[in-house]
Amino acid sequence: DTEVITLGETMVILEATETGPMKYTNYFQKRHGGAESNFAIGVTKLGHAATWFSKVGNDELGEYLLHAIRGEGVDTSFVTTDAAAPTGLYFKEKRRPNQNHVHYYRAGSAASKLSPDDLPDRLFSSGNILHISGITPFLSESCDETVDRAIDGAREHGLMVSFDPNLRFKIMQWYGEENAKERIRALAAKSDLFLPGIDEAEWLYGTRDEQKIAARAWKDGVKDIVIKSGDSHSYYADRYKKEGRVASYMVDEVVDPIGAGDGFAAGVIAGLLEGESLEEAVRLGSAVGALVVSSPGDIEGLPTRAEVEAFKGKTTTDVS
Ligand code: KDG
Repeated sequence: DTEVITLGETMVILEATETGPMKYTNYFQKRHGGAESNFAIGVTKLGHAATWFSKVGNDELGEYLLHAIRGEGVDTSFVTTDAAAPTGLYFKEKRRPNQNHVHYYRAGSAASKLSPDDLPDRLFSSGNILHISGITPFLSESCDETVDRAIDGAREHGLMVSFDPNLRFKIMQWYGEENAKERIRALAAKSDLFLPGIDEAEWLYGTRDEQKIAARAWKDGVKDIVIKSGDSHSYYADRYKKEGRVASYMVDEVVDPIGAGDGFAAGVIAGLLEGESLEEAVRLGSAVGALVVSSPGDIEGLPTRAEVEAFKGKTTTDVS
């Protein structure tokens, strides 16, 4: 039986294997990435059962995504196919060493056609947690509605909801900034666990003061909140007003930070599934995130349980 359910768009990544502007780039490596499938793979590698729901094109790239994600052990059996729209793509340009730029080719993609009626009746018949991201509402109006329907379905089945805003300003323009802010805050208030980065929290709540952010979030109806300041620490504050900080793990080299937040979320959720305290779950998330930034690709650095335990054992952090 599945423990974690997530839904969202995954794209084929074409990652430049040489440095420079994309118009001069001749070679790309094929990978795959999507905040939610990255998360599902992270959870699976840590030893838990995850289901990813989405829509792919009826094309070779859609098949590639299914093979790859299923190959990581994620349940993809609910994923549907759109006969008329293609699988989305994104390019990772290495404009300068260690400086990646993302270019989306996803408008009108199969996943953007997801609608509430696509949600399978049995999607929530098992599972403990629904994980959603703030990417999906901005893919299209029907995706936006799908997110609400999924949260309602999860609630009806007694699942907990976790929400990572994953703000992607490139795809949010059609929504309007104030509406987008309101939407994300409303989704946060509907979830049990909210996982913004500090920049995202500042955009949403107008301050970088973690305690003020937590106070404003609670006023909205947010329950537990974890605010990530990747290179230094994570702050957590739960619904009982227990708060604290967990220092980040140091890494020798940041190879590719994309996907770190998804790994962080996977670690936190795995920890919570195992009955850990929020603090211990955040520590696991933080270790997973650190391992992701040390490898290329969105998912390639996601550790197994043994790898993350070895990393945590070798690396010490101070809790302030
Ligand atoms: O979280 C990493 C994601 O940015 C990446 O995998 C692609 O989902 C993606 C997006 O919409 O940017």
